[in-house]
Amino acid sequence: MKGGMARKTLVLCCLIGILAALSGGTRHVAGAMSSTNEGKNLSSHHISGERAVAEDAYALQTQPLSVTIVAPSKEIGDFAANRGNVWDMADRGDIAMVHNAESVALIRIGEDTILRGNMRDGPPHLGFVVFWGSSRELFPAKQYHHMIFRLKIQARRDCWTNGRVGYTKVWSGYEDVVIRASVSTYPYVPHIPPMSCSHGNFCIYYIDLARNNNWPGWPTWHTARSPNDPSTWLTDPIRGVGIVPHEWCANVRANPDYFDLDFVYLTGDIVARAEDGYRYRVRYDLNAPGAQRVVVTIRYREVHELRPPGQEPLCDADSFGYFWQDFDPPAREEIQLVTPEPPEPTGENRVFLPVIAKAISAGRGQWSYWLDFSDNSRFQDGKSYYLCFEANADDGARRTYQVSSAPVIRVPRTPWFGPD
Ligand SMILES: [Ca+2]
Ligand SMILES: [Ca+2]
Repeated sequence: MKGGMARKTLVLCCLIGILAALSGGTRHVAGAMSSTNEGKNLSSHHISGERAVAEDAYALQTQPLSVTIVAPSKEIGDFAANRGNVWDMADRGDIAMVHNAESVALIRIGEDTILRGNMRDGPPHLGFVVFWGSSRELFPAKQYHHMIFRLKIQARRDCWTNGRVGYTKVWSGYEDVVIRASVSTYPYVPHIPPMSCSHGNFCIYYIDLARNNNWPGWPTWHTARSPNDPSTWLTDPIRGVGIVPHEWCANVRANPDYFDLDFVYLTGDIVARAEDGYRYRVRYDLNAPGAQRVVVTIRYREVHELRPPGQEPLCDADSFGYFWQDFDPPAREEIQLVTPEPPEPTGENRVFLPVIAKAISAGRGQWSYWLDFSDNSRFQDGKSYYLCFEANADDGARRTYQVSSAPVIRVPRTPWFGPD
């Protein structure tokens, strides 16, 4: 079997050489012409059959390349974006319910739209802004667990206030029923480290809801006794999701004047986190029929708010050089697709066959590259970075471009959690 295979590939190699000689050839084929066993085992019967194979192989090299970006992608991207309406506070459809608010309004600031809310004075001290709720559907919490939002709290400088993230296990037309069925995180304190977000400034909040240990010593969820308990985000039936933007200022017994909320994302693994050194591992598949070598270059483009799939920035041969930024150093990888097939003993000729690289299993991506978003002069917390891939086979003879259907979002350390 193995010997037969070797013979077959050897014959194929020689025929590619002959074919190349007839047609002018390429460098790929020229490499295969160094065989010293030309003519061996050839019969007319073999020639017609093997020529068809050789022509197929040659035809592969004119087929288009393609890149499939596995991560970041819409498959693991943002929940609201994937349903077609990002929670960017651009329309009232972003809000499902507001509890205990004196007023809420959508306000335009420059290019952007925010939700400005003024909560009622306590007690009960808590206001809840819910973005999604359903009595029929369960929230796909396993898939979407990175909570990211951009929020400003307008309050006295000495105001000591907290926020929370919450979900509800019941959805109803009666607000009180929803609130009674809600589970919140422990309160987080924005204005002390690691967030150090003073009142009156916009800050990025980030919490991984699937973990109960976002900060040492305190579990993420109020219902847990210790950070070692599993996160109930992953096990409870979730019928509504929201945030408590702030509580009232416990120390001065006053309410913050108002809060401004810019956007809320609930995503899968598309985040470059501070705790990981702001590194993100992109994963992709490459289909490069007949190519020996493919050079993949990844560039980025920053946008303020992420977009629904299909509305990504344009990524093509024209825009690649103008609208997309190189990483520093450039994110570029040379992929050698040539493999000796089958593995040969030393002394024999290497035989190059067309290689089509495909994913080993769905969702994993055969190829990967670590992108570095740690440079604070280039990258900012809360910004969305779309990626444009250029794959370039055989020294530019074939090229393809592909944009990621979801961005990488840079996120800071999780907020400090404290006792209730
Ligand atoms: Ca929206
Ligand atoms: Ca916004």
